[in-house]
Amino acid sequence: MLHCGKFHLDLSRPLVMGIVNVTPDSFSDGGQHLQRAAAVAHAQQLIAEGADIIDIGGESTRPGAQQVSVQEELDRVMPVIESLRGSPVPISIDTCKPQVMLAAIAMGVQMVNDVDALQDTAAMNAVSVGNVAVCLMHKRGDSQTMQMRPHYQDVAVEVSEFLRERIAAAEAAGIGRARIVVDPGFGFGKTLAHNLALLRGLKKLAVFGVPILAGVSRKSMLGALTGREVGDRLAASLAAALISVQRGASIVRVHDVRETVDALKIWNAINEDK
Ligand code: 9MG
Repeated sequence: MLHCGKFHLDLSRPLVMGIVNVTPDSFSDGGQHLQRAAAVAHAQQLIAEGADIIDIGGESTRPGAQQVSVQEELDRVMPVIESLRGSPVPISIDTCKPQVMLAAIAMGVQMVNDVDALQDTAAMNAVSVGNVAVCLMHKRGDSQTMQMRPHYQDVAVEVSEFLRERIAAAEAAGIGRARIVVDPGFGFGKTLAHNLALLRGLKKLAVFGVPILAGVSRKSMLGALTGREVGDRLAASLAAALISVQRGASIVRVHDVRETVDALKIWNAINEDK
């Protein structure tokens, strides 16, 4: 079970986290009000399609993306979170900023997705007192530097050591294991070879006894392998999601919820009959 605020998520089958980006480039209309309405409608559509968790983000984490101020991020995400209060599935806030975490938790989100793995003490405190779940993700560098020739002696060992240390830090701050999810951070300061090594060895992260989240949907590693543009990576994303689940992921973070839910229905049918 993953304890997400008032929700206790059953992990006996893989869960789908649907991505809702509230960034100017994610909804073409531009204006604040329309952007909010489009983001809320998108979240509701993903819930109808079978998403188990909705992850809302107001700052792009893509390599090279510009950082936004706390106020700008709050202006983007808070109206959307407010509109989704009472959602039948947990709402996750995708942010590294403690101020955004605190505001989102006060508004009722049940999970924090922090690509900085709560390395900021204020972020750690916000999650600790908030009784919400947290995703601790590995990344090397920041959005400006992370793809500048990342180097590891052994990527699987180094990612694993980092996550072990972050779990220990979270537990020391009062965040119980039932609230923790770990994520190797595909594409965050990793080459294609690093990403493939991590996916091959994903099962090794299961030693921590906390659920593994994998985010590979539409990522450039899939573009590198298929030669497809970002809008044309559905088949590759589904294959990667299934492989992640087969190698131990309990949660997949995806754009294409409907198709991923269908693909996992086949996986579930085979695995329930063992
Ligand atoms: C915000 N974000 C983008 N990619 C991600 C991934 O792979 N994992 C998590 N947890 N968050 C991500």
